[in-house]
Amino acid sequence: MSSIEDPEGLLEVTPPKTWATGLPAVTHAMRYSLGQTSVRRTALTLLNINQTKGFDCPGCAWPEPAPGHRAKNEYCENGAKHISDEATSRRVTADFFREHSVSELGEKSDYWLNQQGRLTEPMVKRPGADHYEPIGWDDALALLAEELRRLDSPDEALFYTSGRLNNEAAFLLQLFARAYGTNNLPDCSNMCHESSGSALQETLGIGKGSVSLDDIHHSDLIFVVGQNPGTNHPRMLSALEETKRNGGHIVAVNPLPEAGLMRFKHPQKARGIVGSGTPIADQFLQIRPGGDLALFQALNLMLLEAEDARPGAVLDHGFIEAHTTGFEDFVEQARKASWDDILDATGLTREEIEAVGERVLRSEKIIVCWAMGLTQHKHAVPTIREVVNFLMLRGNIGRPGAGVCPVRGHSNVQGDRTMGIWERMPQSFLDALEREFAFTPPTRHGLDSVDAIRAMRDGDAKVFVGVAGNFIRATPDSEVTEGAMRRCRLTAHISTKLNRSHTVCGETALILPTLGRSDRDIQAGGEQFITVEDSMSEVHASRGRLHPASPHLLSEVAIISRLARRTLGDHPSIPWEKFEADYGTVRDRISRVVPGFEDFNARVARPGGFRLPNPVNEGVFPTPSGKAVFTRNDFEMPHVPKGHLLLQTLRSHDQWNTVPYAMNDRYRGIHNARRVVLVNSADLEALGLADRSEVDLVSVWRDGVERRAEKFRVVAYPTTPGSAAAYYPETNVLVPLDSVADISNTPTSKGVVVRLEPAVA
Ligand SMILES: Nc1nc2c(c(=O)[nH]1)N[C@H]1C(S)=C(S)[C@@H](COP(=O)(O)OP(=O)(O)OC[C@H]3O[C@@H](n4cnc5c(=O)[nH]c(N)nc54)[C@H](O)[C@@H]3O)O[C@H]1N2
Ligand SMILES: Nc1nc2c(c(=O)[nH]1)N[C@H]1C(S)=C(S)[C@@H](COP(=O)(O)OP(=O)(O)OC[C@H]3O[C@@H](n4cnc5c(=O)[nH]c(N)nc54)[C@H](O)[C@@H]3O)O[C@H]1N2
Ligand SMILES: [Mo]
Repeated sequence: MSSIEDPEGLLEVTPPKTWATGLPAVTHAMRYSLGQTSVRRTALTLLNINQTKGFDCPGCAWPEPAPGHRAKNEYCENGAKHISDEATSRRVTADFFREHSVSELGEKSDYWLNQQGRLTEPMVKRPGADHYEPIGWDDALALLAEELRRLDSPDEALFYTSGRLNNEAAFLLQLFARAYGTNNLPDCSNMCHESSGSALQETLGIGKGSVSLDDIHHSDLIFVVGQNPGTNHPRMLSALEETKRNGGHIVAVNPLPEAGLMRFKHPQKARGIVGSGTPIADQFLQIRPGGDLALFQALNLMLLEAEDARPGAVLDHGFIEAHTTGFEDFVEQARKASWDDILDATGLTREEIEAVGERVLRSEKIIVCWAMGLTQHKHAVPTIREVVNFLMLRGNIGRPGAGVCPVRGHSNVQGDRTMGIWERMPQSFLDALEREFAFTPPTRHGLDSVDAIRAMRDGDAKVFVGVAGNFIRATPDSEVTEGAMRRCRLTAHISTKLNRSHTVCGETALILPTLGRSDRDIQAGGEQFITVEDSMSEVHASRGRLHPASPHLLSEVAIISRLARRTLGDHPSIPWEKFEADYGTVRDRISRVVPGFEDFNARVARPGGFRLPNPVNEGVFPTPSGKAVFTRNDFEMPHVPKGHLLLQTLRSHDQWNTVPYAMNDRYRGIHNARRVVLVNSADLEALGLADRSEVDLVSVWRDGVERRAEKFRVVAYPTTPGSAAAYYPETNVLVPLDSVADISNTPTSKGVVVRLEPAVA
């Protein structure tokens, strides 16, 4: 394993904060930005974030308010940090690679690699070499095309993407992969909201959320489950503040008392700077990790019993009869829920759960929001199905102020799926591609991220192309995954910044540097814009405004189009050259292939863009039966042997996914260090461990392999007893490749059984 030299300092711990955002947050963002680039470039960057003529903030997928209702500064601290990281003036040049060998770079930390700046020109590492050297674009793409053509089967190639990719490039990438002959389109969603997609597709017939920002503002009761909005979706807090101003209530469900769930101070308003801010959660349920299925089963049991006591007054029989199937089956199962199990799994008291039940009965319009705390468990899919059961019982689907809200991560992760980045696109989509482009797409399902690792490990996949992500640090079981990647004949990455995936090379490796969201994009057909879709199905344009980081960068659309032409040759009905010159021609094709995008170019030209139709809100459920589906979900909870803890791997306040921006986690009171593990003080006492002592985290899995993350500092922290929390990606090494969610195949990054061993000095 490559050792990781983090620029860690002396750990300092302060009490966790009880509120999020406010003025200090803005100064933190500015400080990061000014450390990266000039005052002028900082100002230009910040002025253009999330403005109708500017670029979409790549920080998260939370929607912007309608044009006219936006703040001049419609961004948060972390979005500003994230975009400043892209707008940095630092550069990684050919000289840099001459100076640093690949093995040397492999020893550097994720933080260090990212801090070197923007990639500036294509680089190649030849077989047997330990240095990247410059290569021209034509030669780089010819080399990649040649390797792709040499494969025995197109299914030996993998095309990984993250949700940073825009709609136009995503559409072209899936078109290229399928014209080449494979559905191998693993993406970051596989590690993220795949469980949401699986559960929602099965129950509601569409794998997306059903609510709009307006629904959030006007809901009576919002559950925020398994989510840390103060860090990961700060602008969501403004929306929740509005909900509260309108009389709505909030229930937060989390093993950690996250600052952003407690109190919010609005950075854009004077009264957010002073004063105590708005309390967010009216009730906080400090749940055991993995206990959410039991919680929603308890709420459902209570609703059924309330209906028994007051027939006709509790459930929405009109909705259930007109729009759903499976109700009787569900009821039979739901009545079997046992309070002993529920209290055991949730760690909550019956009184706490009953108090939530009372709130539910008082509320006409309910929304459940969730993120990684629900999706990354073995029983994630049944948990989310049970959330749907809960909402449907009182008709809280498809009407104003009510519905499902999986809060997405990457700014265009939902859009990429809409564009066809999925290893299992439905036949109707493949048929539409065939009609539009006159070739027959492969129908065999492709590989997702976990299966892609298995295929590389077993020698069944030989070429890996990664676009806009950091596969090696996003995926589980780091040692296995690194070994798998090194077996490839060729690994290629289309990236903006240096990351660890560039240091874990196949025999030949390519770095193909690209424009970022904030860079101006000029093509033969003039200045281009791209489009994205947010968490609430709003599609809008994004225009880069900054001078590109280097004259040698190509856009993602250009790289993919040229690679496709090189690999497949000219195709009469796929005009790759035209696509590269004018992205409007790509949007014309999208409008003919993807439902909901009719007249795409005209509609996206309007300020603010347009919202994709969600059939659920019209009472249409595109399931096989045409109805929404109640499901039976067996009780399940994580099994943690005595003396062990259930570890969740999560984000600090100072990182963006696999990239740490600093060593702090301000709201949780952790400073200068990332190799820390948060443990309840009662557990520390029972385990005989002192606060701040050094431990190894050892994960325990049925395959008997010992997975170890060395030298973490224990920090006594008010997490739920029996659980622990530590940062990803340092802890990915502990997540076994085969430990995945049933059905969705998502790694169980929030449910890793570990023991803590005092570190050997
Ligand atoms: N600044 C910043 N913003 C980001 C990102 C980033 O890295 N940095 N990443 C983006 C991406 S891709 C994503 S997917 C999102 C992620 O957004 P989040 O899902 O908020 O991210 P995590 O840090 O993984 O936090 C998981 C939360 O779930 C809680 N949790 C863990 N296990 C359980 C459980 O079993 N039950 C319940 N109820 N809660 C649990 C944790 O305590 C934590 O508060 O954020 C996006 N936005
Ligand atoms: N243990 C554990 N593992 C997890 C998670 C967890 O909670 N715990 N979370 C999972 C989740 S939710 C996700 S989404 C994944 C994230 O996994 P990824 O999406 O694969 O990782 P990122 O860190 O977002 O990728 C960062 C890299 O993207 C490149 N990049 C940035 N912007 C652009 C751009 O505009 N264009 C191009 N071409 N490249 C760009 C840069 O080179 C940068 O180094 O990780 C997953 N892994
Ligand atoms: Mo994500």
